[in-house]
Amino acid sequence: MLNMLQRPKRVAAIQDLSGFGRCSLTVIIPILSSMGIQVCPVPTTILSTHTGGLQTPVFLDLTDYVSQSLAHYRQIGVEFESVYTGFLGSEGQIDHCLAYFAAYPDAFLVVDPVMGDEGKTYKTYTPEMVRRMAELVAKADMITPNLTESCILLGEAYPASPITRSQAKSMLVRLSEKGPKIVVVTGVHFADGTLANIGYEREKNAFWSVSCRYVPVKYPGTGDAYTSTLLGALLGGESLPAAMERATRFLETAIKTTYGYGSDPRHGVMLEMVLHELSSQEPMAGYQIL
Ligand code: PXL
Repeated sequence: MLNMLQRPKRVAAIQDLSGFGRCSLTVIIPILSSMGIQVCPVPTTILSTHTGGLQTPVFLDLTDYVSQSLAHYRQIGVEFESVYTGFLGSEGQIDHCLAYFAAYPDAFLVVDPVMGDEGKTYKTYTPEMVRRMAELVAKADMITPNLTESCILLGEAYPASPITRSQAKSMLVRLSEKGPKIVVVTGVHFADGTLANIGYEREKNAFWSVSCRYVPVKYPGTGDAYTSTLLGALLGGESLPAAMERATRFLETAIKTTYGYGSDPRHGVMLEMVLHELSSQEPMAGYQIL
């Protein structure tokens, strides 16, 4: 009782701040805060928009700020229960993320290895950055790549057709062999026609699957929204399959609500309309065993 944490759990989110387009910190802060988690943003870059098709954003690099913020937090003794990284703008930023990880070895280290989507690597990710991202992945407790990023990390071609359950399990295990004890891969199309987010816990040798409805539009920032909801649920003490289900259901609501309005997909999901759903913590038990 005496060593109870007498404050909300705290996450250092080493991520960019993109003013328009609903991704990274503008998604991560409201989601985790709604789930009762304190977010301490460590902005890596300030951009006017994300890099997904809204012409060339104004770009302010804050790489040096990342290490300086770490030095300050160490000086004043700030503790974090989790350190969470996502989209990164330079190799220097990866070095500083590694320094944060080394400074907080007991924290739950989460790497969303944002590098690409739909079989393509984002233009801003050089081969050297892809290689350095693997170093970050090796230190993580949990990674949340999409299928494209999983293939990049494994050095494999993006599958031309849907995959089987045994291929999916093998992918999860091989990603976990790179370091992280929890692997969650989003957006997996199965040969039986289902779309699912799948997960693996190495210590339990447990495989999970949560199916999701297909909506024929891609919105930026949905990976950030998924990983932050997943992280919020895990820090709240939920099991991995329940946390995956919570994140999947929330994203489904956000995507379908937005799709109904027919808004420009580049503007992201209408988070403001659905955020309140995260404050209710109904038990989740609709996941499946993969
Ligand atoms: O959602 C990932 C992301 C984060 N930040 C920036 C991005 C993207 C994806 O394109 O461009 C700046």
